[in-house]
Order: sequence, then C-alpha cells, then structure tokens
Amino acid sequence: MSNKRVVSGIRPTGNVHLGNYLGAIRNSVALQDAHQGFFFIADLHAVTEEYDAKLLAEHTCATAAIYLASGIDATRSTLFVQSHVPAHCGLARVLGSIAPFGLLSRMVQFKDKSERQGAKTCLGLFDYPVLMAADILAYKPELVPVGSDQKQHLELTQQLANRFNKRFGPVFVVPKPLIMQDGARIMSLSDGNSKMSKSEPNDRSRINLLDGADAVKAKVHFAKTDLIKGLEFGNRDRPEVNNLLTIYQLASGKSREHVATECGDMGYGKFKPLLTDALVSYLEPIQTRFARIMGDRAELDAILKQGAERAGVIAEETLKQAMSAMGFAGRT
Ligand code: AQP
Repeated sequence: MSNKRVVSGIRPTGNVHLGNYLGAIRNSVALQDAHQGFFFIADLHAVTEEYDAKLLAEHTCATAAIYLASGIDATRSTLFVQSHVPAHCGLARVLGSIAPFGLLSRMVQFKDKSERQGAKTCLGLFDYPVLMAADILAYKPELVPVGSDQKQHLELTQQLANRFNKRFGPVFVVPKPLIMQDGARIMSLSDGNSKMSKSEPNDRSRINLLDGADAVKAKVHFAKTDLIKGLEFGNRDRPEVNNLLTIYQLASGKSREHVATECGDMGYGKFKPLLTDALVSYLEPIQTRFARIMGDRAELDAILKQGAERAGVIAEETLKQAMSAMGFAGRT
C-alpha cells in the first residue's frame, strides 16, 4: 500500500448533498486507490453553530454510511468520527498558540457566519480553522480533497505547518489542497450565486444524496432558470444555467463539449427531464448501498470503532512529536 496519505472530512450538519459529493466525497473515493485514506465525520465542527443535539448522533451515523455507500472501503481506508480521536483537540490547542489572531479574524467563512449569528458567535466558530488544521496535520497527509469553499482554510493549515516547522523543527508535512475543477463549487438550485449548502433552510435549494426520484423531479422542476433561449456553460450572467449543465455533465458522465452540443439548442422543457433522469440513475446505487449499510448498525459501529483506533494511534504520535518539539515535559 502507498504511504502517501490523504485526509478529508464532512460535517454532520444535515443531509449530505450533491455539492458535498461532487466537491469532496467522489474525489476521496478515487484517491483511496493510490493513497492511505483518512476520512472522518467532523462532529466537533458541527456544534460551532446552532444545531439540534437530538439529531447530531443520527447525522453522524448517516454521514458515515454515505461515505461507505459512495465507495469508501473501510478495509483500505480509515473511516472515523472526529470526536472519537481526542488527539485532534490536543493538537488544535497547541497549534492555537501559533495561530495569529488577526489572520483568524479575516477568514471569510468566519466573517460570513459570525455576521449571521451575531451575539451567538462562539469561540469554536472563531478557531474552527485551527481545529481543521489539526484534523489534517495529525495525519501528515500529502493531499486534502476539498471544494473551493475550503481553499482559504487549507492555506491557513499550510501556514501553521510552515510556521511550526520553522520555529520548532520539522514535525508536520505541508499538505496540498486537491480542488477538482468540475464540481468544486456546486451552486444552490434556487440561487446560482450561492453554494449548495446543508444548512440552507430551503430544501429545494439542494439535491440531497438520499433524495428519491419524486423529490429529484420536483426540485429540478422548481430549479431557478432564466428566460434566455438556448443553454450555455460559462456565462457569468446565467449562473443557474451553468450550474444545471455542470450537474448534468457530472451526473451523466459526459464531457463538457458533448453536453454543450447536446443541450445548446434545448429549452428547459426538454432539458429538465433529461437532468432528472441522469440524477436519479446517478444516485440510485448510492441509495441502495446506504440502505443496506444503515440496516446493520452494529457493523457500522464496529467500522467506526476500528477507524478511531487506527486514526488515534497516528494522531497521538503526531501530537506527542509536536509537544516534544515545543518543549513540553514528556509523559512517562
Ligand atoms: N456546494 C458545494 N460544492 C462543492 N463542494 C462543496 N462542499 C460543501 N459544499 C459544496 C465540500 O464538501 C465538503 C464537506 O463540507 P462540510 O460538510 O465540511 O461543510 P461545508 O463546506 O460548510 O458544507 P455545507 O454543505 O455548505 O454545510 P453547511 O451548510 O452546514 O455549512 C468540503 O470539502 C466542502 O468543500
């Protein structure tokens, strides 16, 4: 097995959607052939904004099952729940001592989310990127597959690794983001300028991976479009059309050029059923596997337990190395 590692996580903040899948999960699945994969459900990141405590555990299990149903192979890759590996928090604490306050306050996601949350903004939201850096650096990975929304956080991770290595010695590997061009930013079905998101209250704004044929049909039917004739990629004034064509391209497995030719002269009356059919066929196998995995919770729990044990050994070792480099007295 390759000794190159890849790390990626998803927050259990709701229904995993097509954007999560196209922007991150499918890349993780592809990378596990040539890399040691560490894939986790980022539950500690899910409690930094308003959330429903009654649903957290359920969303955590469902997200783990989505990973497996999408093709993560637990015999080759390590699948675990973030909070089951305490070294992530230990490492975040020590990285916090070199994380510049000013830089953290300028993180775009923090600025957006804290503006929305006002007085409810918590410390966990502010130092989210430091915990994310710890999540990644703990495994010394080469690559981190993410959607383009996480690019800035990845850059902070690189800065923290470099800063630490320069000051205390070479403990961390500086990871590279892997942002695929296609699918890096899937947009909302109701607003082509906002990204598809789990926490958007309007469920019609996204295709959930577990949406059945009727839901997909209705969501595509109601997806925002425009009145301009013909369908085209890449027109900045037509973000909704570009998004729907991109989704069709990825779900159908056709090339961009093929889709541009196939759909260029179509109206929405013809295109939307085509998109619906492509999506339903794309999602069906994932949904069948998901149902099977969720039907055996004991097996799922065993996979996550074993994953946390495997991940814990590596993350603990990195934490030990980092603390020793920083001058902490060793534990006997
Ligand atoms: N719309 C998107 N297009 C492409 N990639 C996306 N990702 C998220 N949304 C899109 C990628 O999915 C991975 C997991 O994301 P996350 O669960 O950690 O949190 P997020 O980025 O905040 O995703 P959401 O769905 O928008 O959740 P909420 O609404 O809770 O904030 C990441 O790699 C992300 O880039």
